[in-house]
Amino acid sequence: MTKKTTIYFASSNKNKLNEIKSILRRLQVSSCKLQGAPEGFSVNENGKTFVENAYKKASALSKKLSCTSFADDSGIEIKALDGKPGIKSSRFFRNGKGMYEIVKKLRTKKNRKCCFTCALVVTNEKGQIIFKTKKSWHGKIADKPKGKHGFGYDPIFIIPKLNKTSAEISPKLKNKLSHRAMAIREFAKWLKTSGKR
Ligand code: ITT
Repeated sequence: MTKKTTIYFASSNKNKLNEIKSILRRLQVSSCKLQGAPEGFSVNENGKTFVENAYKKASALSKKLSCTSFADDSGIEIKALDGKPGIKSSRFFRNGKGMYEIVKKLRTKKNRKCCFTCALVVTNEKGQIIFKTKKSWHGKIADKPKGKHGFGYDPIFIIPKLNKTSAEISPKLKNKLSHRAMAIREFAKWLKTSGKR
């Protein structure tokens, strides 16, 4: 029996970890074990970009546990709001209030374009970057929140081809289409070729 490589996920967001586990299962990356960060792990996300923040989270956990870690920093960028809330998406969300604020602000705007972006960084036990990727999923802001699946801004993110929000589609379909799915596919390719799998 081969020993599974453990890779730690530097996040306190359980929804993300569940999405990532299910995407990796579908991609048949089964011999690497994903472990959540220890209770209370937190990092000051004061970077200027998604990649910088993902690096801060992954490297802090790598150094703390002397292990390979990865982190995702993600958010929604809205064209009519000059890319906001962007890297501040988590702070801006405030239990859904932020989502209603966005819908209200966009009432008078013609341009409803937006994208979810996910940066993923893997660091070695010294906290050095050994892999990184960044992917975006393009869509439009809905006129009101719709759907019960997913988390965060999913109820206001319209997938143009389906004319449904990412909260109206099944988690299985979201995990094929999303920014996180795209980034994890790259991560899986890297795992398969780096010997970590
Ligand atoms: P960690 O930093 O601990 O990983 P977090 O939730 O604070 O957890 P981020 O800093 O990356 O994570 O913030 C991402 C926020 O962007 C997240 O809280 C959601 O509000 C939003 N978001 C990211 N991916 C999303 C998705 O797939 N669906 C809906 N909202 C998403």
